[in-house]
Amino acid sequence: MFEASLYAARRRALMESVKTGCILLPGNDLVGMNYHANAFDFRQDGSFLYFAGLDEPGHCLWLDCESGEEMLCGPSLGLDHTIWSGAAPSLPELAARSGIENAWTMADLAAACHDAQRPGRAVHYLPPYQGEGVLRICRLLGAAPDTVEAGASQKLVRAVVALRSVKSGEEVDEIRQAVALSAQMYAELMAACTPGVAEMELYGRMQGFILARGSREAFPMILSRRGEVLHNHSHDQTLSEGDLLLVDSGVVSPLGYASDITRTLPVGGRFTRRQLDIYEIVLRALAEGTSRMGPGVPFVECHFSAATQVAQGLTDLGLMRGDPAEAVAQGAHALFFPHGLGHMLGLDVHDMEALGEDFVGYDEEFRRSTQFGLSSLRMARRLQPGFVMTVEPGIYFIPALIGQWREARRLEEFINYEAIDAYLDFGGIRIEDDVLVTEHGHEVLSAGIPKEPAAVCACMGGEK
Ligand SMILES: [Mn+2]
Repeated sequence: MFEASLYAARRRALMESVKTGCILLPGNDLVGMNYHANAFDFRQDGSFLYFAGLDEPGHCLWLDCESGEEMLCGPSLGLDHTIWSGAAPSLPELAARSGIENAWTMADLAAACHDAQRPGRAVHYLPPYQGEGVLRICRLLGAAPDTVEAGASQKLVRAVVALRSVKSGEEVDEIRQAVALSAQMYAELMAACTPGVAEMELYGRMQGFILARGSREAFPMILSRRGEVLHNHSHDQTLSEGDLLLVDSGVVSPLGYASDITRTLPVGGRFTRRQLDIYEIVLRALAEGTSRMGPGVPFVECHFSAATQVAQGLTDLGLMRGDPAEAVAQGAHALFFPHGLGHMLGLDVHDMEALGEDFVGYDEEFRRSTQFGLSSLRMARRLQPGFVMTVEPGIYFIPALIGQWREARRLEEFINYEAIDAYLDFGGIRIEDDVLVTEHGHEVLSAGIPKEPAAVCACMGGEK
């Protein structure tokens, strides 16, 4: 944990921002895998972790914005828990670690909710994303399950997003630690990525590498020679010379902050000419998108810079045609680059996505587009110092999408469908860095993880 005073300051700032009513902030509970006692690996809620710092399951924070009173509520674990699971810190002990004076039982919390609701005071809560979380809100506030999502407090969501978006020095140091472990993992991966190796074996080795260093994955790793499937979680292929292996992975720091890195590797340590052509376009898009980042710059502009590089590069290769800027304005590049440039990174890998993407990445000034591709941009608004973003352009050849567009002759003034035929078996390339917005510009936190073709090939024991 950070110092207790830091969590106390965050809670004070939250209460000052919400001003009236009470805040009910539940942490996550254990969720049964196939029966209650056999639970999935526990993952604490990001907002609970941010405001309480406690990684134990089954607790709730209660904050009274008007009186400033704070309570930590949790289960009273008895001798049985000690016998089966070992001794756990007591509730008052946990509260003290977090700088909270009052430790309550869950029954006390139910009474507090009731007392607040009776005279009509607002009880603010965030949208829950697990069934257990929905039921907890129902039980505490007497709500019906299908009203819980709509009843979540936008005021609280906005206040939490405003606080969690700007990372303090301590938080950035945590992200640096996660990135440093990812760097070690990618070095290990590049050396191990040889023809004849099964994806599952590589995945197992990388997971083991992470676990053996006391960390765990921030999200299920994408490790696939079928990189054109954007979130491909299967690992059922075997690598051959000449394949491209796309690996998108992140680990957590000691206090739960994530890294999120993608590299695309030539199996056998050498790019073919065709692979290098596409790889270098993605690399230029990454450089261009990153170079624009700084305080006050709308992230959607970084997205457009990267997308224009993709369109320019593919036009030079003969796969697109016409004016690249106009092609991007019409959304033609999205046939190859159908997702956004990046997202916020923090305690959650898509930071605060559970609170609603539009609250995190959009505001009064920037509204989400409905255009294919641009509609998947998770973040458009202006950057501020302390924001940590991923920058992750890609070029993919998705046969089903190409087939559909081709049949409709969609945007054919910008797309050379005949030339694409030779690329239908190409797969996909994505390259992703983690970037901190600073007072005067930006810092690429993952700059130490090789991505230039010659450096990647050298790490893989090959040559460009
Ligand atoms: Mn990402």
